[in-house]
Amino acid sequence: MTSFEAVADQLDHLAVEVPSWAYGNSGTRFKVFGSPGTPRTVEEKIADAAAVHRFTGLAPTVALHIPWDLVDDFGKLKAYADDQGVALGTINSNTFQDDDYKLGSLTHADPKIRQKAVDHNLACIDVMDQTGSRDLKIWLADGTNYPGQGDIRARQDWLAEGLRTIYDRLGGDQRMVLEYKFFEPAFYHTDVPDWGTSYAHVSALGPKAFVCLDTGHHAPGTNIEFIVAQLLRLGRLGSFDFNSRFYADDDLIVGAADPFQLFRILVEVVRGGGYGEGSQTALMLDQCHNIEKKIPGQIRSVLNVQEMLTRALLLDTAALDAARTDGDVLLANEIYMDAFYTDVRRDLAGWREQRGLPADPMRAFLASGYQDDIEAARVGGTQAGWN
Ligand code: AOS
Ligand code: ZN
Ligand code: ZN
Repeated sequence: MTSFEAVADQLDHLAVEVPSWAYGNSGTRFKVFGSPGTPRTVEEKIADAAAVHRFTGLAPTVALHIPWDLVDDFGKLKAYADDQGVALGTINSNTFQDDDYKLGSLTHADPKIRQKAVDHNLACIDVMDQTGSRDLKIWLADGTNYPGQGDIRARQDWLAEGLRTIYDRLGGDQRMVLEYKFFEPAFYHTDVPDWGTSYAHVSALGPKAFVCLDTGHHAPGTNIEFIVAQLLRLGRLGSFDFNSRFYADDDLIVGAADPFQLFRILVEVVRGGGYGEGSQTALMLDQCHNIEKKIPGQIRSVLNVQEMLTRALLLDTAALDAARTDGDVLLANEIYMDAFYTDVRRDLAGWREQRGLPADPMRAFLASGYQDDIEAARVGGTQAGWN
């Protein structure tokens, strides 16, 4: 098997973007839970994201959601983030919380509502110009609940038109990523339900449009690593929203529900050129911490990605190729499982120490007093929420 030393330097490329909304209060469809220390401002969310990066060295950028993270001066916010040691990352456009969007946004039957949704995305690109963000991420809550409710074909045409206007406004280095989801909040049909629909739209738009794959957005049993392999092969895997799920879009800590699935996905990411220099694939978290504390929840997640990526890099691809060529099914599977079962935690602790990071970022964070400080300091005001 490949040795840890042989892959150690490759680990330096790992960057996992964290979402601003992971630090705000979140909940279930039944209740949003408040918790001490929750940020009251966008700056406080960024400070918490920066803490994740300080202790892990893995999360140099933070994604914003507009309008949740709307501020008067994004140039100032960028400077604040720089001071904290992180950069502003993907801008997520939100067209799912305004009453006007009840029956759709970019796919609404009323052209005025569609225009409003297009304009919101254009405003998000204005934000990107100020924050220096590369990616606009579009996830639509659009869909219908009942057969006959909407013209599903016309809605695709409206979607294509809206996306075209938004795409044409992107600057030279900017990109669009279109996220798909098979259901929820709509229960009969969703306008971007799967990777194929997202791919059809982004490939019609041009080279700056990509698919975003959220690991929680598939039907149970879907072979997600196959989709990863296919999108990388097609050059259109723009980004991941990592999380894990037991049932639907559970938004749990990545690697918590099915570590082996995360391994299989990362093997295909490495295999397909989705990791390392020159890769077009951004790795992001999309999690809503509900019962656990937010910052340790994010720390656990980025460490899980690092650990599973390490195991994926350890895969002995030469031996695997030889076993495949020989048609040795059991040996090929054994080589694959050997990498998955390798415990890399001790090696990673040493790797961190060599880079001036705490060997155990979780324990170091808990001992740092940061959580106590924010719980004491952030009293009064309105806690930021997931919505
Ligand atoms: C929704 O299910 C999607 O995962 C989106 O990425 C969404 O924008 C994000 O979860 C914040 O609500
Ligand atoms: Zn997502
Ligand atoms: Zn989701």
